[in-house]
Amino acid sequence: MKLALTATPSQARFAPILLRGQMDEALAVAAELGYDGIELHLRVPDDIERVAVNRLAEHHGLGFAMLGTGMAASEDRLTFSDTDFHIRHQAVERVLAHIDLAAYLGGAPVAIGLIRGSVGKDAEQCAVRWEYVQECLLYCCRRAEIQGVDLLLEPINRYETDCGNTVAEVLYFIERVNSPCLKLLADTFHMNIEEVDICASLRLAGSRLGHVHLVDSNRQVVGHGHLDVHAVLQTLRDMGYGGYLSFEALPLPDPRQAAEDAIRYVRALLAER
Ligand code: LER
Ligand code: MN
Repeated sequence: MKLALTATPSQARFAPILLRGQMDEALAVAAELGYDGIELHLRVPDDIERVAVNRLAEHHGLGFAMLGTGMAASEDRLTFSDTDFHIRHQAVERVLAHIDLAAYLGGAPVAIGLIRGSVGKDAEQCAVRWEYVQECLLYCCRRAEIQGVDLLLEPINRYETDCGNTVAEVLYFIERVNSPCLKLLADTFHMNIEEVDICASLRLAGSRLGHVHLVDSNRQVVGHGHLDVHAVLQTLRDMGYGGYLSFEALPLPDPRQAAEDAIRYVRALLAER
């Protein structure tokens, strides 16, 4: 399994991301600490200078683990479930632009998390808004299939969305959309809130599991809370998961320390037999 540091050059009010600021500094820190890749969270694709960033990552021997799109929702209020067609259209256009960037960066997967938005409690409205989400997603899947990029649907806890909280719900939706590029992103912070048994849910995702946000119960880096990280890693190993584990976590006690603690803790557990 490969390890990724999370980073953003974009201005965001709140985001559980370890490094903020210049991309050259983030890439240098990731390489220095021995990470395999970097997970990029961008408000808009042009928040990075793609040619320079791609070259620098290559220079450091780092891969792009994933592109996060949640800032389109949190900063710009663009979501797939909005009742306004123009907003949904802009949300799709934003994701399509991220897919094109991901293809340029060597085929990193693109996350579909908070950009789904929420569907509300009214039964009729709720069904309509799920249809909107599905329609937007289908557009994005067609572009992703052409570009050779995977899309990652992330179950997110009930305090942030009502549009797919559990692994089972999101797997059901993945089956309905039925695109070979659609995978599941398992985030252990959300799973700790929503799942009955985190390891059983990972096994349920099986070969549909495309990416992991390995985060502790308090959203700090693993080793700082009460998640059974050993059991999670053992389950992933048993499943033959060979993808990235990304530390999408709060930068506590400070970004550098969190980045160091996370990689040391997980590398030690992975070295155990
Ligand atoms: C995105 O990956 C995520 O986990 C959201 O909860 C961000 O707030
Ligand atoms: Mn996440």
